[in-house]
Amino acid sequence: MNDCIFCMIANKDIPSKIVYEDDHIIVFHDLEPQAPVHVLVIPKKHIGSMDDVQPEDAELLGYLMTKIKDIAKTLELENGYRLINNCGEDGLQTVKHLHFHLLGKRRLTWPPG
Ligand code: DGP
Repeated sequence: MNDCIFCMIANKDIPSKIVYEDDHIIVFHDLEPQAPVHVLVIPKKHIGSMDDVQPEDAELLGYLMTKIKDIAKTLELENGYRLINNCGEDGLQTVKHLHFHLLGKRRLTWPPG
């Protein structure tokens, strides 16, 4: 998508601090970190939100989930972490490209606000 900021990051049209990348996903530091470690894990394919996920995305998103533990290990989140998806207006999704927040390196609170 031409006007999608995360597609631009995936295409290297705008800079980001990339932690991990392969043919299917890219992981980069969040611009507004909410924890000492706060990265965004996104599929390179443009999918607007969890609400837009289609059956044909199952393999891609299954693959993404299998990579989380490896990314957490790279980021030394040995004491645990949180994986979050914000979807839609009530979910406070601001960027309309599916992404998962991976946060760690502090004791997180529950429930979230
Ligand atoms: P969400 O509310 O779940 O849609 O979170 C979007 C996140 O994306 C938010 O924590 C800030 C981050 N963000 C927005 N624009 C940029 C950007 O241009 N670069 C980076 N690295 N992060 C961004």
